[in-house]
Amino acid sequence: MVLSDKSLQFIELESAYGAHNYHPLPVVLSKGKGVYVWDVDGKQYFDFLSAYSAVNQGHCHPKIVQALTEQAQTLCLTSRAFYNDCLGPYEELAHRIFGYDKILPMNSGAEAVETALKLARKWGYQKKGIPDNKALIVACANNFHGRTISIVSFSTDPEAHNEYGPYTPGIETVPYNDADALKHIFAKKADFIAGFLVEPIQGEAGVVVPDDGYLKTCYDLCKQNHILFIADEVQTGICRTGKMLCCDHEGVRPDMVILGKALSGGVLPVSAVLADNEVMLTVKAGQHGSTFGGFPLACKVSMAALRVAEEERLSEKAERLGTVFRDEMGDFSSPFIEKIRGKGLLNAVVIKPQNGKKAWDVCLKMAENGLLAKPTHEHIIRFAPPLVISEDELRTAIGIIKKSIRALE
Ligand code: IF1
Repeated sequence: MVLSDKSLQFIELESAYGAHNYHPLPVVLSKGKGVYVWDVDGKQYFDFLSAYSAVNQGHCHPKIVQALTEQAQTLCLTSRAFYNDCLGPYEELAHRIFGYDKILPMNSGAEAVETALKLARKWGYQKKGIPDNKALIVACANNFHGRTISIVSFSTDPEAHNEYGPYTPGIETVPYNDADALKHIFAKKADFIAGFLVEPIQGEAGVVVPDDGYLKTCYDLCKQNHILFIADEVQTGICRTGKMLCCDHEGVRPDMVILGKALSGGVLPVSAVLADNEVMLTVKAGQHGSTFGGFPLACKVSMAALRVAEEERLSEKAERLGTVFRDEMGDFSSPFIEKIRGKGLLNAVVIKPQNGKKAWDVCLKMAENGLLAKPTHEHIIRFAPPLVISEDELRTAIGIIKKSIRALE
């Protein structure tokens, strides 16, 4: 990929003055609208990453941007030292949409995961009677829940975990998509286990969709053992998999739901934990918080983002167009394609390297042809466009994916 001087200039600035904690595709973006982004040279691309499913409503959605700009000129931040006229209406909307008694607003997804872990432990001591300081949380191998020290303490990915010790104790992992493993650890330690934390689909692991019924079986095991079922829907939530929440596919109502990313339509960092009073009220005034958590700007942006998701029926779109994507790609035979998997518009293609070319090269070729996606774990390309994509746009984009793979054969 030949880079313009303009692109190189921005890349060099990041290299000189920014931490090297990412390895981006060599594309320098400067504009986004709907399903499209443009680089500094004006080249247009389909965005098939959607900032890891944060931009479900499309880049710079006019209704979300309007909410942002209006509130930004009115009242941005009050802190929770005082009430304001945005938080309550936001909390009521979340209650109506998701059906939980309460919401605890935070900022990043990792913060919301940490908040859920704290709530689970509080509930474990106050409601389950777990001996103090002995609460356990069970998570899944190959998880991704964020980058804090407590969260990477239970990551099984060496890249995310190594050299960050000493690690936070009290969180154990079981294999994903293996309800028997969960049953086994519950049989041994249920009296000390406060919660089971699970991604309904493991995004970072490569869009790993568990067997039908896995979530429901785990939920039932949690109920039988008085253990909280905690769903991390940061990436799978807000219509991405064809339902408002991925757990909806199995009729599972988690005891806690963790949201982030598209909760704000990708405009501001907005995250949250949803729970009923029995869990939520274990945390009393002054026992948890955040300067920006639930701030007026975030409330208005998130209300607009949720309304767009409902008004534009993004779940139904994701469900219908996800089938189109998997059918079209499933009919495309190439030595590069090992497997297609996903749900709704969260999909992945497992690439089998050919003649020295691998997933990264496919992504470079797709970028050349006007579509952005990025590999995860070397051989898996995640395809997750904004849910506002039309069927025609999707079919055009699929044509680019096929053309790019053919060009490397
Ligand atoms: C990075 C991954 C995706 C998440 C789930 C919590 C969080 C995430 C299921 C934390 C965040 C982001 C983080 C970003 C890249 C991206 C990612 F590759 F890292 F794993 F999407 F798969 N739960 N995922 O997916 O939310 O604190 O980031 O707001 O760290 O590189 P956050």
